[in-house]
Amino acid sequence: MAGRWKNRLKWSNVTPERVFLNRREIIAGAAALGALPARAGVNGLTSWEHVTSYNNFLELGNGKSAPARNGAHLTTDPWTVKIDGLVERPGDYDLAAILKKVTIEERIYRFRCVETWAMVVPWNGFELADLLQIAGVAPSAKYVAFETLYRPKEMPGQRSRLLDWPYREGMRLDEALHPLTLIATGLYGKDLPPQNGAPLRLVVPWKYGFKSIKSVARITLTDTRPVTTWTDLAPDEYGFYANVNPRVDHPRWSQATERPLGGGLFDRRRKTRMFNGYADEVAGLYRGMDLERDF
Ligand SMILES: Nc1nc2c(c(=O)[nH]1)N[C@H]1C(S)=C(S)[C@@H](COP(=O)(O)O)O[C@H]1N2
Ligand SMILES: [Mo]
Repeated sequence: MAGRWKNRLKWSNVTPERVFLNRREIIAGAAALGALPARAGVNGLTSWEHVTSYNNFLELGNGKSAPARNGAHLTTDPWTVKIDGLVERPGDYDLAAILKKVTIEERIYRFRCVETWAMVVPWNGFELADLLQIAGVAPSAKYVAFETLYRPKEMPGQRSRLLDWPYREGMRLDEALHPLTLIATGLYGKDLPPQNGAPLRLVVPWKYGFKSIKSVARITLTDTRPVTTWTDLAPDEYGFYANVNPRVDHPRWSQATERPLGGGLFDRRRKTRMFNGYADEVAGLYRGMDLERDF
């Protein structure tokens, strides 16, 4: 699968390869990002600082700054991911072993939270399809379900009944196999910090951020639509598909515009883009569907 998708938002081609060597240099490189292709519709990367200090990760606390404060106690190494359900080789997969079988690449993606804040992130990771291939998807599988680690001793948010833990997400199998669907292990060339979902998290750039489940501990292939945390909690507010769509408002706020994280001159609202700007790549997945009903 890797390599089928062409990264349109590249900064490695405007920045020498050696900037990947350490974070200080990477951030210096990112500052020169006025050079991103205009057709990508992106002004530049959101800073490391913003991406890692303004987070949603309820297991690590409520509020944007809590996850960065509370992440220090999460043990991310060793880490296993249980892959079960309709797969040919179910089991507990050691992350270190998975990483030997996949190719880590960089993907610069727009990311849009249902709350309307938005950012542009240089993720490092591999296609979810590559991981599913390791486990072997059975022909009867139609959906992929995900669960976050449940470890209340290390994740203070899980000590309260904020949500029905563990956090759960899911997608149709064809969405999961789409080459844009990423398992991220890093950002800005560094390992994912706990607050961003260490050591591995889903990134589905054309869907609202709540679909991009963090700190994944279990992946289950199913033939029926899985229960997912937010849709289960408030189905009128958070649809199963959760495709970014400027024409389908949240019942309590408009989705027509979004707020880029980063402050300063560029911190103005701008128009939300259909499928978060990825319509050319993903609209075909939803052909014939009524996206106002199946939001
Ligand atoms: N396990 C888990 N995953 C999660 C969440 C969470 O609370 N718990 N929040 C989601 C939401 S609402 C968003 S917008 C993104 C935020 O990702 P970021 O903090 O890396 O920007 O993570 C998503 N994944
Ligand atoms: Mo979100």
